[in-house]
Amino acid sequence: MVSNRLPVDRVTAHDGTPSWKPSPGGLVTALEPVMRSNDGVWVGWTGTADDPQGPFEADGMRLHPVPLSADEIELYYEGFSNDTIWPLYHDVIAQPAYSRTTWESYVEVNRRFAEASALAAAEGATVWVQDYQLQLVPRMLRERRPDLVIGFFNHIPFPAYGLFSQLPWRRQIVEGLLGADLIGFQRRADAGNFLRAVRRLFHVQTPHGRVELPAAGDGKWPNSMSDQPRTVIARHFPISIDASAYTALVEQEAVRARAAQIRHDLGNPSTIMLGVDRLDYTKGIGHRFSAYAELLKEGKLDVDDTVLVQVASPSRERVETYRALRDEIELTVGRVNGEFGTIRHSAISYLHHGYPREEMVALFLAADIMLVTALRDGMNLVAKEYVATRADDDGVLVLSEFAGAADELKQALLVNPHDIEGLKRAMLAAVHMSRAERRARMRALRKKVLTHDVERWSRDFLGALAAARPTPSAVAAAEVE
Ligand code: GDG
Repeated sequence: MVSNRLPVDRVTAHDGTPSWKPSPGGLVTALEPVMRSNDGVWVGWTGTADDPQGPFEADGMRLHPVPLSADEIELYYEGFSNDTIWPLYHDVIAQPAYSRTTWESYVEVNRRFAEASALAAAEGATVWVQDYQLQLVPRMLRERRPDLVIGFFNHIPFPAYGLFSQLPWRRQIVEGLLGADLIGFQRRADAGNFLRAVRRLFHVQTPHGRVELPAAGDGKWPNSMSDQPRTVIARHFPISIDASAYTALVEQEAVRARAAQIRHDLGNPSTIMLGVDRLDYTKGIGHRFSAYAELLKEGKLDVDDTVLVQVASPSRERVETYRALRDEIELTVGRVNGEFGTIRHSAISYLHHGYPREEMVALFLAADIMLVTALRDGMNLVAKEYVATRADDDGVLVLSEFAGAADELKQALLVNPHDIEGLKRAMLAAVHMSRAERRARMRALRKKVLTHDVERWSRDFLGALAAARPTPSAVAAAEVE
C-alpha cells in the first residue's frame, strides 16, 4: 500500500516515550486484514517534517516511512496537492495555483515514493497507490519494477477535460496514472472524464473503459512502459465505510446516553439539523447557512425550536484559501447568530474542533436532519456514516447531487446546493416529513450502506486488479489446472 500518510499517528506518553496509534478511518480497517494476510507493507509519510524514523511495525502492520522536508511539505503537499490539484479536481470552486516550483517538488516527492515502493515490494507483488498526491507514482514504479501489478485509486473527483486541460502538466499526470493496470474512481462520471482526457491527449480509443497501450519503443505516445503492449482499465469503485463499526457504536449505552444529553443541552428543540465537514470550500457550508438563515428570516423556521449544529473540523490551516474560508464562515456564523439568536437559543451551534468517533456517532443519533451540501465531493463518507448509525430507521438525509454518494443514496432528499430556493424546500420537506416516509427512505438507504461497506470496496478493487493483470503465480496456477 502506498499513500501520502501512513495510517498511524505518533503519540508521546507523559514520560516522553513515543509510540504509534492507528489513525481512525475506514481505509485502514478495510485494508488491515488484506495487508496482514499478504504480509503487506505500507509506504507513506509519518506526518512529521524531517522525520528520521526508519521502517517499523505498529499494530501488526509493517510501515516504511518516506521522509519529507519542511520545504517539501510546503511545496508538494500544501502547494501542488492542495492548492493546485485539489481545487482543479473540484471544478475550480477555488482558483488553482499553477506554479512550476510546486510542480517540481511534486515530481521529486512522487519519485521518492516510487523508489521506496520499488524497494519494499517483493517480486510480482501487487501495489495499490492511493490518491491525488501520488498520481505520478504508477508510471515511475512501473519503470523501475515492470514485474509489479499496480492499482491506483483516486479519492476525489476527476474533472471534465475542459477544466483538466488548464493544467500545464496534464500529459505528465495522465501518463503517470497510465502506469497502473487498474485506475479506480469514485463515480462512473469520474472514470468517463479521465478516459476522455486520455482520448483527447493521445488520440487513442478507450472501448469499455480500456486503454490499449502499444509496446515501448514504437515511437507512439503514451507507450506501455513495457516491451509488450499493455491494457489499462479505468472504472468506478465507490468507496464506503466500516459500517459494522458504526452499528456497534450505536449499541453502546454510553453513546446513546450522550445523544440524549446533546438534545437536552440544546434545549430539546423539535428539530436538530447537523453538518459535519472538514472546514473545506468544497463542502458548501456557506450555502447551507444561507438557506437556513433565509428560512429563519421568512419565519418558516423558528430559532426557539430549531438549531443547526455545524462541526467544522480544522483542515489545511497553512493554505491561504483555507484561512480565508474560515474567516468567511465564522463571520457568517456571527451574523446569523447576532440576527436570529436569542439569549436562550443560538441559531447555529458552531464547533471548530475534531471529536472522537463516539461523539460523532452521538451527534448523528441526536440529529433529525443531516445536511450534506457539498459543491463537489468525491464520495462523502459522512452521509454514509449518518445512515449507518440510524438503526432506529429515523432521520432525514439531505444530500447534494454533486457528492459521489448521490449515485448510490437515491432515497435521500437530493439537492443542488447552488439553488438556494431548492435547498430551502428540501430542508423544510425534511422538517415536515412524516414518520412513515422517514422510515421508508432510511430503510432503503441503510440496506445500501450496510451491504456495500468498505470491505466490499477493497475486495472489488483488488479482485478487478487481479483480473486486469494476473500475477505470474496466478498464471502458473491456471496453467496447472
Ligand atoms: C476524501 C474525499 C471521500 C470529520 N471530522 C471529524 C471526523 N471526520 C471524519 C468523517 C469522515 C471523514 O472524516 C471525512 O470523510 P469525507 O468523505 O466526508 O470527506 P474528505 O475528508 O474530504 O475525504 C471524499 C473520502 O476522501 C474517501 O474516499 O469520500 O469525497 O474528499 O469519516 O466522519 N472524524 C472524527 N472527528 C471529527 O471531528 N472522529
